[in-house]
Amino acid sequence: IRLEREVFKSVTEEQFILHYQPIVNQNQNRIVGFEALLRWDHPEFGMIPPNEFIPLLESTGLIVQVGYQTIKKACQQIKTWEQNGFNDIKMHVNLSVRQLFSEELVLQLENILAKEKINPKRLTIEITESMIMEDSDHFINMLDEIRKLGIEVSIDDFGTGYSALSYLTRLNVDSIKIDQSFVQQVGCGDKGDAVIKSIISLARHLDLNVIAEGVEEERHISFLLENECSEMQGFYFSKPLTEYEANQYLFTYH
Ligand code: G
Ligand code: G
Ligand code: NA
Repeated sequence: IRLEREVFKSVTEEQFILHYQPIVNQNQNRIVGFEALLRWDHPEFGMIPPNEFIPLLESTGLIVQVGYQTIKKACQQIKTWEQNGFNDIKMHVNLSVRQLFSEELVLQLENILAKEKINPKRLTIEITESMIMEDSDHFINMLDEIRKLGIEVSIDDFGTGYSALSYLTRLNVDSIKIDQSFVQQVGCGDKGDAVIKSIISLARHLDLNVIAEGVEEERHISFLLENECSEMQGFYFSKPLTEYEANQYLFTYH
């Protein structure tokens, strides 16, 4: 209840910051990008995780404004990295349903790209499978508009949306992210292994890039490499990092 009152203030005072989790290509031994993860840096309560405040931002409609600030910050970071010579680093930004259904989103994106003058290919929008079920026609149009700007689109938490795979024939996206629940089942049984192999193969047949999430152990990596999935993200490589730590990570591993 306290948080509800605080959340309005937090937007005007820009108390939101971004952490960045590395995404690596384990085959080529390099960093391909980062996923931007929103944090509420509250002056009194400290760092509040997204699961606690994103629903609040959604129900109050503030997510549209915070989303704009988030994308802008992410693009400014891309530009800073570019200026430091890291000009092949991608940035993934999460979008929520309410943003996808906001009239302003495409304009916001256009505006940010024009202002920051970054290569739109550097930016990837992550959406979850469950959003697609809300209103697929609107959704398909929206994603096409976004992709026309040159921005890439990725399906997050792939395999957990209980949705029919038929949407894959109508939706134009660039990549999928295998949900961490599948990765964590690797080696725990033939069925789990078969499912993740099938997801990788499905992506390949659809000509989509695949990123495995939640990679924590050596055995996850060897399984993924054997099955030709080389892009990975997870605690094995790094937890989400502050801006400072992400810079250190880049200078160390790039
Ligand atoms: O890092 P982690 O606990 O922080 O993230 C929890 C969830 O919050 C993830 O499922 C992630 O997709 C979501 N999330 C993180 N940042 C953002 C954001 O900027 N916008 C939206 N809509 N969701 C986000
Ligand atoms: O839903 P999304 O994929 O955006 O969620 C990212 C969330 O997953 C964040 O909360 C992040 O902190 C968490 N995360 C990232 N890597 C790992 C991992 O290797 N293991 C676990 N359990 N969680 C992870
Ligand atoms: Na995500």
